[in-house]
Amino acid sequence: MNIFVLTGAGISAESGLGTFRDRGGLWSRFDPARLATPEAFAEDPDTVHAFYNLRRRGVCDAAPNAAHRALARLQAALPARGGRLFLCTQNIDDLHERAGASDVVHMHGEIFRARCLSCGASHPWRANLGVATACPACGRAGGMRPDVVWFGEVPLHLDAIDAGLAAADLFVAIGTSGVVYPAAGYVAQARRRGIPTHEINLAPSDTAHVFDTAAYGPATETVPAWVE
Ligand code: BV8
Repeated sequence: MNIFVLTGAGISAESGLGTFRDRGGLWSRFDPARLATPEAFAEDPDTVHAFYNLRRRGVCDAAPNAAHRALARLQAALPARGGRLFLCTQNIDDLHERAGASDVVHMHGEIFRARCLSCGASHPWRANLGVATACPACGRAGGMRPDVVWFGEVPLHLDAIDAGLAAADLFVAIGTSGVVYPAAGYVAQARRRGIPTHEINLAPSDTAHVFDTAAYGPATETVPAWVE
């Protein structure tokens, strides 16, 4: 069985990383229009870099939780049964990888990568890369930006995601509010293909009505229960 899993900020919530739209979430304290758009970066790069440096420190202090580990176990177990787990995440943290998952598709980019403003090359993030640092690829010191997808920018790996959805026998969304597109549209795409769809979340998402089945509760309980 090929399973397509889409994760969102909710799977990392119990690792201590804030979600975006829950009470007290990131976007209730920071205005995404002021921090997660190309225009915001062009206007005030230092503030945007400071926002991501703050979140980078949070990710370093966080640890994967039982939900991340359960998905890594499932990914390791499926090939022996002739199947595959396509793990697509909206998250920019590395907790799936630190739990043992591989080939994680970060459609909104990764907080530990930087992108050259001159040539677009992506590099592992190092401290103070945000300032006018020479790009290892093109050598120009035009500066770097976080290698993440902001609002209005095209998400990454869309072809691979479409192929993963086309090959899936089951679609599962975990810890996402179903607000941000194109990710929020994947469940409808799965339904149009006639495959079963399952939502695992703390509470019904904005797209809950599209799913065939659901399990609600903290991901550290609901995801291991679903995997086992
Ligand atoms: C694009 C990256 C074109 C950086 C982020 C009007 C209508 C429809 C769409 C649009 C519109 N106007 C504009 C758009 C497009 C826009 C969009 O969707 N806007 C929304 C807000 C309306 N989208 C874009 O701009 C995207 N680009 O469309 O390009 C295109 C498209 C396709 C092909 C060609 C061209 C780019 C979007 C990416 C933006 N970048 N972040 C960063 O992280 O700083 S968005 C941000 O939201 C994060 O990536 C986050 O992951 C993502 C989604 O949020 P969630 O992960 O779902 O998190 P949230 O807090 O919302 O929900 C958490 C859930 O977890 C909750 O449901 C909660 O109940 C649950 N939970 C909490 N605790 C737990 C839990 N569940 C289980 N256990 C728990 N313990």
